[in-house]
Amino acid sequence: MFRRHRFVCTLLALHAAACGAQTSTAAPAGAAVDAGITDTPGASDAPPPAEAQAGPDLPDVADVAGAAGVGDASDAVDTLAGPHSEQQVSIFYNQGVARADDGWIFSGTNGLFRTDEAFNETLAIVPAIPDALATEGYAHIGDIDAALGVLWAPLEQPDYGKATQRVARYDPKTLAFVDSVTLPLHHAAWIAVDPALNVAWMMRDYDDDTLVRFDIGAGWKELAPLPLSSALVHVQGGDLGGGFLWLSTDDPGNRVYRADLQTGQVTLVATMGHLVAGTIAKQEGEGIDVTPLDSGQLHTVLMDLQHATVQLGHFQVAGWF
Ligand SMILES: [Ca+2]
Repeated sequence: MFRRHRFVCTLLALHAAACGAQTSTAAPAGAAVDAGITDTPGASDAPPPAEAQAGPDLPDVADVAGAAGVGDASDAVDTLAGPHSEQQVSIFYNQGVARADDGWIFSGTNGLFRTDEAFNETLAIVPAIPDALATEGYAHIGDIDAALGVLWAPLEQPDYGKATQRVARYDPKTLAFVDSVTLPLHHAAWIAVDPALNVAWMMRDYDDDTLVRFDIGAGWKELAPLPLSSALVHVQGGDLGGGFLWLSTDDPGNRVYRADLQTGQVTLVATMGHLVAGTIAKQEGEGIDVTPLDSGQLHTVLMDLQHATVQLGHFQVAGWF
């Protein structure tokens, strides 16, 4: 979403890579980028982040869901589970995240970044939106996904009434743009691709009570939508895992939800926290990745404007799969 785009540009105006002001930067010498992409969440022996700080253990999911239910703006979040640990990463990694075999891929407002397991940057592409699409107004990359050897990136232009947004394909190793497709969406905040079915899951709106899905192999033919049991607001990220779609939000509780892909039943499972932020109401929940690692199974991006950092939160939810 564009809500804080201008704020971030101002914040970062003096930085070399701010909001598309610079051209691509290459990987540093010796920083080989040759990892494949994890098509489906699988076991990994990746070590926990070196700078991760331990947090409280999570209660059982049943306790969490039972305590809070699916909430609206008025629901208290102090009974919800928070991240087991957090990793501070670059302020530029402020929109979304996907897992690579040897590390991570992050999206910024108009940038794509690869890091190793220790979150050392190995490749940065800024701007990442091609000039031709930028000319059409596309100025925002949402929560990315990596599947089928492709990095999928939702691209947004701010005239939501046009009901036209895009999904772009990038090479997950080089982060080079491949192509894009237009879709009949008001918003394109996130994308989750099911590699087994070659189906992309998205939402038509930022606040919505329905999932939409597209058959990628059939020219992005729109399939039957899946109504959710509850409307969600400010949905910023989505990823598949364990037969569920996990959704991260910038709702008033920075909440994380789990949607059953058969029934559409929504369960509130956690909060990214950071709900007090000084002069602004709270920090901003962003994208999500679902990959079982030693650090956790859910990994969420939260932009901390107050401290000009991004926190990658790790949730230990193995029992939920
Ligand atoms: Ca993602």
